[in-house]
Amino acid sequence: TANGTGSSLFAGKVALKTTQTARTSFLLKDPTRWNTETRDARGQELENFSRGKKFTDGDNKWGTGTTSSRATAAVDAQYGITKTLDFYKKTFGRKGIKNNSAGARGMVHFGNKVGNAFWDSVCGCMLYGDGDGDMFKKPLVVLDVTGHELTHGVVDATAGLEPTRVDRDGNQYGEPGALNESLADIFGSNVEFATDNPKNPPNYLLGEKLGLAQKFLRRLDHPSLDELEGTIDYWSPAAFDTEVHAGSGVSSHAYYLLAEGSGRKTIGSVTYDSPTYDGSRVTGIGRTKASAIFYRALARYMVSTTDFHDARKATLKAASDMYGADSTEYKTVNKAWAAVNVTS
Ligand code: ASN
Ligand code: ZN
Repeated sequence: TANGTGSSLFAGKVALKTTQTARTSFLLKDPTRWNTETRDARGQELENFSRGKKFTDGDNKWGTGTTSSRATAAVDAQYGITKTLDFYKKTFGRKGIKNNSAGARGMVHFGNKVGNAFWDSVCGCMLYGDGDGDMFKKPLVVLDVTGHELTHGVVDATAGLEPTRVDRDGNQYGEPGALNESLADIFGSNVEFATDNPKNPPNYLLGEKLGLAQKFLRRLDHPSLDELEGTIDYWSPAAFDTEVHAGSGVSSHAYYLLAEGSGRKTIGSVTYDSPTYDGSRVTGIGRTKASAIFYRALARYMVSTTDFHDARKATLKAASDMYGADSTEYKTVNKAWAAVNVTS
């Protein structure tokens, strides 16, 4: 194990644990985190990790802080992946994405002008595009995106939530898939809160560092402020067949209300104003308890077909296990779901 440093695109200067292979040769592979490694897909749509090109360096100082160096995006990716693994381990005792003490793997410079990032469950890899040069100008290697995508890996390894329908363009629909997107946003936001980095202040916004005109991709406090995907605030029968990112707002909003409560609130540099369906007021129980309840519900009670009403029951069971059915925590879970129009 060697102590390297990286000059990232989005997170400033960061510490990286690397592997020393010779006196002046280092590999971007972290032996302290189950050999989590990032490689270069070299512009191909490679999904075979072993065919990616390894990143090596002579002085263990990686990247330049700009896209002029191919290693810079890899610094952000490796940093984000290791911070996400640290979050799951410290917070929930989870040993890697599959909880089997295997490292996660990153592939940067994936494809040509790809404005997206993906978790590939076959490869067990994170695939990062460099941006489409249009809506997404930069590589999609920001911390909350990594937390989002790796959480899809955790969901695959636990509940296995599946969309109910996929159209011919690959768009996914339905509540279980929307719940999957929501959990990815919830824990993606939690990864930021767990990572102490002044260049990446934590918040309930997703993708706020991607340079989008609306200043975020999605947000948990008031999902419908997202005009790009038309994310919804409340459940209605139409949620049954919404596109999964749009539908994610229902449970993301319930989670925010559970953690922080309704109404206006400034946390760090962001002011939130979270509405409720029925005009009710909700007092939050804090992010630590709210995320523990959602994690336990995911790991123990959700299955591939869990919809929003089932998710309510799963989180109520988790809250009852942890705090008791008479607790404020349990009652607040109930109120938070009612406030997004999910009752019984
Ligand atoms: N970034 C998208 C998502 O995680 C990519 C995908 O997997 N559909 O929702
Ligand atoms: Zn997603």
